[in-house]
Amino acid sequence: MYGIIATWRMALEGISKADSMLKNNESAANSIEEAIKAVENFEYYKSVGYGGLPNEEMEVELDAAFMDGDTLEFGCVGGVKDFANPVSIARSLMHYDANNFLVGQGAEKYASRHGFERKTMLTDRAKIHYHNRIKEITNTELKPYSGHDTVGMVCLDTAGHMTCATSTSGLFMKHPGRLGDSPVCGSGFYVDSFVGGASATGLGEDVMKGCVSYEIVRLMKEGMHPQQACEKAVHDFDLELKRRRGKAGDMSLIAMNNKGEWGCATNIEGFSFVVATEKQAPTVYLVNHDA
Ligand code: SD4
Repeated sequence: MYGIIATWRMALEGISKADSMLKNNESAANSIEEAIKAVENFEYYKSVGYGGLPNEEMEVELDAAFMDGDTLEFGCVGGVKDFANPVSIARSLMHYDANNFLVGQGAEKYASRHGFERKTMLTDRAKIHYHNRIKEITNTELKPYSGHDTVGMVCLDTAGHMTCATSTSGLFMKHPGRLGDSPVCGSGFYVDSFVGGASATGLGEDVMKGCVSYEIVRLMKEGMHPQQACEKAVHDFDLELKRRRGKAGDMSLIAMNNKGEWGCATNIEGFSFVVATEKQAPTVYLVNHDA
């Protein structure tokens, strides 16, 4: 059995690529990296990689992560500027015993030293989004943060290995240096090949409060189906947030177990995700809060 699941419709092309690779017994690590890179490289997906959404100083700061479900090793980068594929930098950081999570200039120095491709990630289109948003902010009450998505994926290969990876420009108009959940192990992603994996998109500040990806894997470990685990983790934590602060969270989670069964839960309207398995060609789903 093989399978791959990803947040948002933007992952479709990448998932289709990974699907062909997995079908040919390629590893979960190589397949997921290619799938995420496809999203990072596509200019018009405006919250990941090239063409990503800028921060309040009109700089594109990118976060990414990679985790191996066999060894539980992870590599992460945060606030990286002007490198083409943050997910590949994250993957390469995975195999060290320490220094697995690098941010800002430290991450950029590491990436230069290891020959990762440099690229100006701020596009003309992103500059237009930035200037439009500045106008909207001055004209209305609109929150500068709205409009942000992360690509997060969980992958199972035919040999039973599992991986998980994320990539994002984080919140639009974030403060320089702000990190969300996407590069944080247990919050934006988690995978254990003996169980399964999960990944999040939404407001990182909410997701991190509940370490929601880890919680889903924990529930699957207790025997829950990925769908049940996603619903329980998202809805219970959402209730918890409402109880404590009177306001719902913003989070959407996807999960897959090591049998290729999958699930998703969201507390927003209009969350799309993509799934491909040995039994199912790449398919886009759209779900709402109550689904
Ligand atoms: C973050 N979770 O940086 C990311 C952004 C995101 O849908 O996924 N938005 O907080």
